[in-house]
Amino acid sequence: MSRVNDYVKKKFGRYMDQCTKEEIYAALLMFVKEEAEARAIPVKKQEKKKLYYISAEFLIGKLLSNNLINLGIYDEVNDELKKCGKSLSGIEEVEMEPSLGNGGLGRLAACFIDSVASLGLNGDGVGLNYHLGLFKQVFENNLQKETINPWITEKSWLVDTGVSYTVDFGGFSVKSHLYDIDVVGYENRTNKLHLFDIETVDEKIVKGDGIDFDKSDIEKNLTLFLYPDDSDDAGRILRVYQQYFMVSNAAHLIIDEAKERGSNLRDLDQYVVIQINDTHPSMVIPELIRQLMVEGMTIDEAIAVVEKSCAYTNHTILAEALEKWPISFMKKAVPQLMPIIYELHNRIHNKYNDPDVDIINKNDQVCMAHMDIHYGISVNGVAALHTEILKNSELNNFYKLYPQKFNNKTNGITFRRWLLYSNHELSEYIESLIGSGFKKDADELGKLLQYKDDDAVLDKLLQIKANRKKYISDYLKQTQGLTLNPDSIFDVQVKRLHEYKRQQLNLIYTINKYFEIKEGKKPARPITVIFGAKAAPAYIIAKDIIHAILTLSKVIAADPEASPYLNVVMVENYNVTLAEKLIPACDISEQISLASKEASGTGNMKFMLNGAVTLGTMDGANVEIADLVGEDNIFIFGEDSDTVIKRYEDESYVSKKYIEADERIKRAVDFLISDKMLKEGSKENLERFYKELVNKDWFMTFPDVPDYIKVRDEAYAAYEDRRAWAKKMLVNIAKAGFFSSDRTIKEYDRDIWHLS
Ligand code: 26V
Repeated sequence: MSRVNDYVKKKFGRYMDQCTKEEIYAALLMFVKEEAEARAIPVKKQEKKKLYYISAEFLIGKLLSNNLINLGIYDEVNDELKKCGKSLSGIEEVEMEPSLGNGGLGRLAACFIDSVASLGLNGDGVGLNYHLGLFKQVFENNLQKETINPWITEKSWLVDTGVSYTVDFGGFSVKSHLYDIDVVGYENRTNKLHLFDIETVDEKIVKGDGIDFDKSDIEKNLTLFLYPDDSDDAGRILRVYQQYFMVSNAAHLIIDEAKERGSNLRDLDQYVVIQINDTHPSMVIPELIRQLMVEGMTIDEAIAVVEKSCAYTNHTILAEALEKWPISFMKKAVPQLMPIIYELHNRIHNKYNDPDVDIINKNDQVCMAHMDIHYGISVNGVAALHTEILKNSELNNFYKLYPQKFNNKTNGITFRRWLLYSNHELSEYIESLIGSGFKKDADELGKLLQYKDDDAVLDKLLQIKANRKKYISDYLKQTQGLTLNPDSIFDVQVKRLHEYKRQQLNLIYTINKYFEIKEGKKPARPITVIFGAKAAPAYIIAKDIIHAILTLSKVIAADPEASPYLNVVMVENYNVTLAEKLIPACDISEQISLASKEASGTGNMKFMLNGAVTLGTMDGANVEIADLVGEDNIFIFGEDSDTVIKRYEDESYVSKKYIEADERIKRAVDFLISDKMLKEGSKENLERFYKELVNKDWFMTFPDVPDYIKVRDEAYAAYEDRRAWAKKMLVNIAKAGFFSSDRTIKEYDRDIWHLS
């Protein structure tokens, strides 16, 4: 009898075969927590220097299997369950997925804390315990509707620490409450994810079955939702309250723990390094200064030590995401920070006398990124191209002031979740070929290259892919009622819905393909175009794009001439759990952002690792993927970032010109408001989207359409030489080692954190 079964018997008086799924889940949760806790190091005994990775998002996904893998007992537990006629995948269904993130930024934070623990480094995550997280997406009448997504159940990974701080806002104060989640390193130590909360949050203030609530009632809504709607001032100021709550608690925790490890606070920079994940935690700089002053330091002393302790990561060059908070908001929500922010501003203003690098701009807004850059040790981008764009255009003024602060840290992903767990069959097969070394040293995947002409290996890769396609087809049938043909090509675009990511480009291609089929030009093999994406609730055009996809999906499915060859599927409520099942089943990975706009992408890495071939633009980390795999093993199309940046600069883009120039584009765009589409879809949404494309198209869909059609068709043709395709798959897997987040974290440590 195994340890786990004995444990269950001791707790419940029954062995696993006599227990329900819920009971087994509860028992495993307790068991894992105890095992994890045994590997945690009390603060006092931790190494002198500690990393605090502060982030508004941690998209951690379900934890049971991941923790079992990292504890090295996944197979043991799975075997034991099988003996009782049960399976881990069945038990896992009981676990709710915490939706504490939007997309790439939050998932990156989750991969990073896994790698920090797996490398045995002293570092914790700090964030917020949003009760309802990001909304749950449901489709109604081909439209996205947002509903609540409660994930905290009685049995959860949260551990009540009893730690509490008082956080002051303008006119009132609140008491925080700290919950921890164990971060179990792969065969290594356990670190913590600290999630702050307040007790007064009231889920009942949510109106009806949507996500509306009283945005002014801060005590009841502070940790209710991630990114509440920021389309009005009430929603925007709530974000300021949330961000300050997060960093004020973080600063308290950092100071307390540093003291416990022996710091006298004047030497804080030798005890602490804070990574600021995008600008959401930027207020930690003035807040830490403020708290150090309360501890008895002068402002000069406090600034001197804080500016040696903070580092900033930039994740986007999109203006809408580079936060600038009006002084009026700050005065209302966090008046105690303003004297410090003015001081930080004045020092910079007097020193440089350049309005472009001021902290407070001429519109009386606090530019959060500017504060981070002036008062931090490091500024990093998240892929080589992105960092070059920051240095040479977006943040060029700052690069000229502080060239030594700028550095690149190309993103990565944890292979524990995105290979060992999500594609167990592939992982085991790789192990049978090259041994288990790749699990700790991802570069060892390179050893697979010796098999690139081995037909048996290539055929096995195709077989594993076919198995995953069958599995996800069954799963989507069961859970969402979708019908997929597992023998078709799976062409997948899953990521947040945003115009710069250009789901609309994929849509235009698909409409054109539909026309071609109607004209008798049948594809060699049926094609399944799979989308998955949530749109921000206030992002109207993004929601219109979802509507167009869902409507097209119905139109094609209802057309007997086309439906045997072309199937458009949009999965509902795309999340980490779905990604884990979809990514291993993908043949072609769509990474088609407008060059220069996707900072890195991390989905691109997950697909590659699972043997999908990328179809993409030279953007973000695609550039590095292309470099690694070589042009035979990737499909690249479209204009480069320099061309795009220049076109924005000279404001010369006119979408109509491109639509008129290519009959295929015109036909596809017009189809959006054709009778066929209007019969199935809504006039308001389709017309608005059509007008947006024709009159504006800010993210320049059309210049790339002809090349996209050509290269995507080339990819489909290449797919028909199955062995040659399998070779591309193998090269992609073999070259994916670079994108392990272990590599990324080692670089952060080597260049910025200096923990080891
Ligand atoms: C901003 C906004 C503003 C409007 C409302 C919704 C919303 C949601 C998230 C954000 C933050 C955007 C920053 C972000 O997620 N960047 C992504 O970071 C990934 C990790 O570095 C990177 O791979 C992606 O390319 C980048 O888009």
